[in-house]
This record gives sequence, structure tokens and C-alpha cells, in this order.
Amino acid sequence: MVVEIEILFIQPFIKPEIRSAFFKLMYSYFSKIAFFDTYLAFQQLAAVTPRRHSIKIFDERFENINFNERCDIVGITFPTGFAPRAYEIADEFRRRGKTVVLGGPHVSILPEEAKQHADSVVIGEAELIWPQLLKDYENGGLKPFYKQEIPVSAELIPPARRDITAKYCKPVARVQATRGCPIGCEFCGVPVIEGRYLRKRPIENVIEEIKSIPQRFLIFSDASLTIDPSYTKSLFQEMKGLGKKFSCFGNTDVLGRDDEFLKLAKEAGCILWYVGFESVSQEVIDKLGKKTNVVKEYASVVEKIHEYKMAVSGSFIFGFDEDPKDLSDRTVKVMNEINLDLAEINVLTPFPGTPLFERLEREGRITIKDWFHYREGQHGTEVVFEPKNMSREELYDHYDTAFRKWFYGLSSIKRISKSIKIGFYPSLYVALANTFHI
Ligand code: B12
Ligand code: SF4
Repeated sequence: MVVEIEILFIQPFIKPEIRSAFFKLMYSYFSKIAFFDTYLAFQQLAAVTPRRHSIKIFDERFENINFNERCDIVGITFPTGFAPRAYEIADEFRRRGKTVVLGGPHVSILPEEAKQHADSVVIGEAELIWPQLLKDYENGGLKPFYKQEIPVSAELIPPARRDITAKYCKPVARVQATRGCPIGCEFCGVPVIEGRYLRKRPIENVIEEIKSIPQRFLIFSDASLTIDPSYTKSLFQEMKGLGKKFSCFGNTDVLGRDDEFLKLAKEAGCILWYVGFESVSQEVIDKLGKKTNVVKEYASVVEKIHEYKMAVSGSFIFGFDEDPKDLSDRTVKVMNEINLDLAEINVLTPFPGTPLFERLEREGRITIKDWFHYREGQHGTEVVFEPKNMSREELYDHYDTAFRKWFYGLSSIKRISKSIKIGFYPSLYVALANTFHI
């Protein structure tokens, strides 16, 4: 029997009633601008969904969920910080008799927790599992858990179906060429979720997909495009002439040294590199296992990327055991000295499944397990563990002080005006991101 399943995908955001007044204002007036892209998870699931089934989507960043929407299966994706909201949504749909399926980074680590709010839980990647789950549903044999035991081979990752999010009219699209990261930094979920082996999609598949994307602006969702420089160089070579502008994640070792890599990136249309600098202390870097980073080279890395007319967004984390007492002053000073165009400051967050979570749990230092606070610096962030050389309040204060020093006052304006030198698109992005703090 051929059955049409009505699928409703939901991307949860922050509970409407706990958004602060400022956030509500931001949400109602600016969210459509500030969040300029849609995410890949459901676009990938849509790509492997048989065409006879229908798909609708609610991204709670852009619209409220209609709990009366007609559907058979509700699929929800979320990272840890959004779990409480996701479970609330799941429970509500189940009360209304819908079948709820949960997937994504949080449930892949804690499937038993997720199962309390779902009819079925998908553990790991779903390109191969999702079609099987739909078949089982059609046949009345939905299983409680589905698990992708070994990572999906890169050749089997299909081009994402972006038509399912077309109603949001976003100017930027996401694309992914590789999955996995072998570096294994203690705090990071990527090696846990995508594995430590770098899987590379065939370049022709990525290029075909990019050609089919209507948006001119792209963001690569790859954890790092510098892990295999020769693969990425070939990808960039093929992107030349496609007329795209893009941003992507990369590490300091390659970006600080490989002129050919940077030249090809620029020619391919790269306007911005997101770089995980993490800390201005080499002791911290060594301890967390980020083998790519040498703190005294940070300034020359940024200079080199600027030389090729691309902007740099640096990411820093506050809360490591070896962090000094003058953490915020010292970090913001270095951020300014190395000439970053943009920055992201995060509070160290032990996401379940990471080596950091396991260590802090062993040491009895995790004090909050309400997942709502596992946000690294977004609205609702708290320090969820006992830091070593300062109190939780002092750590939060360092984060807050650094955030204010970096974003408020004249410093954003200075960065925006300085970035004019690196060209129209990079400086446009720098202006937008400094203004909206993204
Ligand atoms: C690109 C990216 C972003 C982008 C886009 C976010 C997004 N949700 O796609 C941006 C920059 C906006 C972002 C923001 C954040 N991110 Co982020 N991000 C990533 C990254 C590098 C890739 C995500 C991606 O696109 N993967 C490709 C897609 C196809 O894979 P996927 O989402 O896992 O989905 C697959 C499966 O999981 C499964 N699946 C997923 N959902 C569902 C649902 C159902 C129903 C089913 C059946 C299957 C299924 O099927 C998909 C296909 O195989 C990951 C690291 C990683 N490699 O996972 C971190 C990661 C997901 N992010 C993380 C975090 C913490 C955040 C932030 C909280 C950071 C912050 N301080 O703001 C926010 C949260 C925003 C949000 N609501 O998602 C953590 C999550 C850890 C955790 N346990 O929560 C990760 C793992 C990185 C890390 N630090 O360890 N992120
Ligand atoms: S290099 Fe980046 S993606 Fe890889 S483990 Fe470290 S933080 Fe995660």
C-alpha cells in the first residue's frame, strides 16, 4: 500500500514566555534579519524523504508553531540548550495524538532521556535511517530507537533540499562538504557526533549542489575546512567562477602559513574565516589538545588572512582550569591587538558526551544539569560547572565584561571602519555582524 505521510519538521527556539523584553523586541522586529540562514538537518532529511510524502517546517526563530497543523509525524532537531523547549513541544504534539520523532546532537548522546518525550529516537546521522523509519511507520512497525552505527559514507550524502525552507526567503544558504574532525579538543562535540575521521564528499557532488543553490551567499557548515588542505584547495579551485561569496571554519595552522590555500579561498569567493582561537594562553591550548594553535602566531595568522582580503571572526572560550584572574582584560586586549574583525565569546560548556563533560562529572564539578543553560553564551547561558581558579559568578562576570567591552561603545565602529580596507563584501559582513552581535 502506498501511503502519503504528512511530515512536520520543527526547529525549536527559546520559550516565548521567557524571552526578555529586549529579546522579544529583537525577536519580533529583527529576527528575520539577524538570523539570515536556515539550518541543514531537515534539508538533508528532506533529500532522502520519498517524494510521495509531504513536508512542512516551522523554524521557531521566524514564526510561532501552530500545534493544530495537520500532520502525521512531527520531527524535532535541537542541540542541548534547546532540549527543554523541544521536549515541551514534543509533549504537546503527543498530547494531540501525533507521532513524535526526535533526532540531532543532543538526543544522539542521551537517547533514553529523549525517548521519554518521543515515539521514536534517531541516534546519529539519518540519511540511511530516515527512509527506513518512514517505511516502518507506514507498515505500523515504528521502532523506539534507530541507530546509525557507522558514520554515513560521504558519497551517500545527497544534496540538501532547500525548497522546504524557501518560505523564509533567507539570503544565505548552508552547505557541507566534509564531516568529522580528527583533532579532538576536549570541549568539542564534533568528534563525538560526526566522528574523528574526516569524511569528504566527492568534489563534483559538492559543486553540483552549490550550482543548484539560488542564493549568492553561502556558509560552509563543515567543522573545519583546513583539516585536509589539498581536498579543500581542489574544492576552491572548482568554485572559482561560480559567483558565490561564502564564509567557513578553519584552523590557524593552515591559515597562518599556506599562501596558496588562502589565494584559492579568495578566488573561490571566501569573505570570512571563523577561527577557533579559544584562549590567549598557550598552557590552556596545550591542555585542551588543540594542536593546531600557537598563541604567539595569532597576530600573524590574522594578518595573513587580511593580506588576501578576507575577514576573520575569532572564537574564544572562558572557563578553562588554567584561565588567569585577569581573563577578560587580557583576552579583549589580545583580540584588539591581533586585529580581529569579529569575535564570539563563549562560556565553557560541558556538553554531554564530550571528554570535558566526563572529566568534570568525574571531578564532581558539574553543578547545573538543567539543559536550558547549556548555551555557551546565548540568551540563558549560565556557568554550569565549578571553575578552578574563580567562582562561577566571577567567570560569568568575565564573560559579560568581555562581551560588553568588545561589542559596545566605539570599538565596534572602529572595527567596521578598519574593515573597509579588506573590500566590500568582507566589510559589509563585518558591519552587519558587529551590529547584530552575530
Ligand atoms: C553549523 C553549526 C552551527 C550553525 C548552524 C546551526 C545548526 N543547527 O545547523 C550555527 C553557527 C548557527 C550554530 C549555532 C549553534 N551551535 Co552549532 N554547530 C554547527 C556544526 C558545526 C554543524 C551542524 C550541521 O549543520 N551539521 C550537518 C547536519 C546535516 O547534521 P545534523 O544537524 O547533526 O543532522 C543530522 C543528524 O544529527 C540527524 N538529525 C538531526 N536532527 C534530526 C531530527 C530528526 C527528527 C531526525 C530523524 C534526525 C535528525 O540527521 C541529520 C542528517 O544526518 C555542529 C557540529 C557538528 N558537526 O555537528 C555544531 C554544533 C551542533 N553546535 C553546537 C552548539 C553548542 C551551537 C550553539 C548553542 C552555539 C552558540 N553558543 O550559539 C548554537 C545553537 C543554535 C541552534 N539552535 O542550533 C554544538 C552542539 C552540542 C550540543 N550537544 O548541544 C555542536 C555539536 C558543536 C560543538 N560545540 O560541539 N551551529
Ligand atoms: S579543531 Fe574545531 S572541530 Fe575539531 S575538535 Fe577542535 S574545536 Fe572541534
